[in-house]
Amino acid sequence: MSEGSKSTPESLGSASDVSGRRARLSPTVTAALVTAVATIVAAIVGSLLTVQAIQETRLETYELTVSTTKYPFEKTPIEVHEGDEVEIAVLGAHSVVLDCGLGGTTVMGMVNQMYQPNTVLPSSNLCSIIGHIGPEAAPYFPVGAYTKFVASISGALSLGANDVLPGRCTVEDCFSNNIGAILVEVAIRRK
Ligand SMILES: [Ca+2]
Repeated sequence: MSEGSKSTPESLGSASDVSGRRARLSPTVTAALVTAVATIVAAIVGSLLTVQAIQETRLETYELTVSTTKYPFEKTPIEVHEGDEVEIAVLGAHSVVLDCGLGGTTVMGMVNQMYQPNTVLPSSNLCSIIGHIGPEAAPYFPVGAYTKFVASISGALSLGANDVLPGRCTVEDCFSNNIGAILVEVAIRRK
């Protein structure tokens, strides 16, 4: 017991010396550790923020066919929200013939026949592909073969041909003489 009680203070003294040596090294070691930990924490926080930012933008993609023979335009099943980034690309229109009275054309329309006052969107090429979001009275926008924009309105996306409006057409229905449906891909990015 007495030997044990002697050895205890010695071992405590020894431990104290060791911790004393550690204490003398600590300013440099501590500074290095703090820097390393801070760097690691910053990296982890940065990674988490990046992951969060990626997760906050949701991407939806659709592939669908769109009629060129209907007015009002057929609604797609795509519900756009105001602020969404909308990307529309025509993937296929090989069998499509858009007839606006000046010969057949395709999704880009008759480039030299803009500002036709009797079409759905007079500022866009005659017989080109155009679209609108929400009610029929909402503003139309040009699409052609490709477009990308941020939606300023919420609602269903509709697409169709910039043909001559009913009632201003010399035939019964200017839309019904178009041929074929276009294949489009729509990407919606929502935050
Ligand atoms: Ca037509």
